[in-house]
Amino acid sequence: MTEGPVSANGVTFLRKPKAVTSGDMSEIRKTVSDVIAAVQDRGDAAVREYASKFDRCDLAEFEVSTAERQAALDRLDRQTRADTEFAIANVRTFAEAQLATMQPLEIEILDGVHLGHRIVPIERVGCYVPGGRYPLLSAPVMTIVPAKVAGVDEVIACLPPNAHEAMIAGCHLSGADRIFRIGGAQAIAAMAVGTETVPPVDKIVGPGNAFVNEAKRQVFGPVGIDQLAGPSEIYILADHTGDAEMIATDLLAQAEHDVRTRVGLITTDATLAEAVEREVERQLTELATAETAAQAWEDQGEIAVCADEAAMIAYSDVIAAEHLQLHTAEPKTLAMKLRNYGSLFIGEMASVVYSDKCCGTNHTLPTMAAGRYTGGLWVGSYVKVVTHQWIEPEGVRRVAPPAVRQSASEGLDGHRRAAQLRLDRLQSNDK
Ligand code: HSO
Ligand code: ZN
Repeated sequence: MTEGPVSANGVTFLRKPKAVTSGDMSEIRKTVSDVIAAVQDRGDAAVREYASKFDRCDLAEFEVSTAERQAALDRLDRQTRADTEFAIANVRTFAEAQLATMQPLEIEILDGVHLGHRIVPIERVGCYVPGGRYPLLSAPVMTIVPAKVAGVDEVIACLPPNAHEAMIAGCHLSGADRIFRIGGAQAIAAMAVGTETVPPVDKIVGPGNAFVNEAKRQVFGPVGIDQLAGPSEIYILADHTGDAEMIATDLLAQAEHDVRTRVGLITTDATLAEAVEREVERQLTELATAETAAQAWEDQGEIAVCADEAAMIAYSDVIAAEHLQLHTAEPKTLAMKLRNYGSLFIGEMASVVYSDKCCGTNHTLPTMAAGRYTGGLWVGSYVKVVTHQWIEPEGVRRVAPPAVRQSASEGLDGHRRAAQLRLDRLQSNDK
């Protein structure tokens, strides 16, 4: 055991992640801005060229036809289809329940001054469905199903032309209105600006590689985006009741995603910390995906031993992990004390993999400490809360005088006149 320094906040590191440098992004930025400009100028022709250059794919038609959807569905084995439908049903039911909590509002804030809001779905949304090294069938479910529940008029999906055919079936079962075989930055560009075949959308959601992320960053403004998704993360908070085998298994389950996956244990029990370290090494000898997982563990694995629960909570809130599992004697009590995370897994029966796949919470979650300021994708990501007001004469008499004074003192004569005009009209009506 290599003892790290005990920092002032009571955390000792048995294992620390290597510092990650974002690397030289300038080349990616330049490639992506060229792609966006080309798609903006030349539409489908540019998309076609990039598909040939980046994906080595020459497609006559980008859009997946009804017959192709059916063929993809027919080739999906029965059990996979049933499991996908199980996931869809749970994601849908949870999204419907969440949407039901979003209610319109009307209040009379002052006599005659009425304020309110409505929940209005976004008109058209584009869901990017990554190809990646594993065909993650739950990926289209997580972006498309809540959009449909929210009442989005048209949900389009883009996926790389070489994506597994099952992914087309996944988009179809999830309810995508239109599906296009377009991947990478050119897909984001096409959805943002529109081409002859791809309609421009109002918001783009879904994870992707560095090019996809950069493209989302660059198109943001004229279109909305959900967030910039980084590699998966899992942290587990545990006390002496933690089960080393279970903890190691759950850490490695996410470590297999990518060599950059961040995985960590934060514990108040030094004996458990050492047991988990041994158990991870042991399981790596039998895991089929050990090559990636071992590298992730080597580079990004973390074990922090905390002096007490308060130190564990404080450190966890700094990390703000995408997924946070609680393996302690009183996980529900601990849950209420935590602030920063993407999604919380309360008690050791709640493994991240159930949410990754099918239990109904969304697996598109904030990474890289974005959990400090946002939650994950949800039905609320597909609606706008828009306000309105209506004002009776009595209300004008309350709000106009301060508005007139505020405008005048700011030198905004036009504002002052508009504020005053209603008062004048009321006064002349009174005569
Ligand atoms: N853990 C991933 C999602 C996923 N994993 C889907 C497996 N399937 C997102 O952080
Ligand atoms: Zn996962």
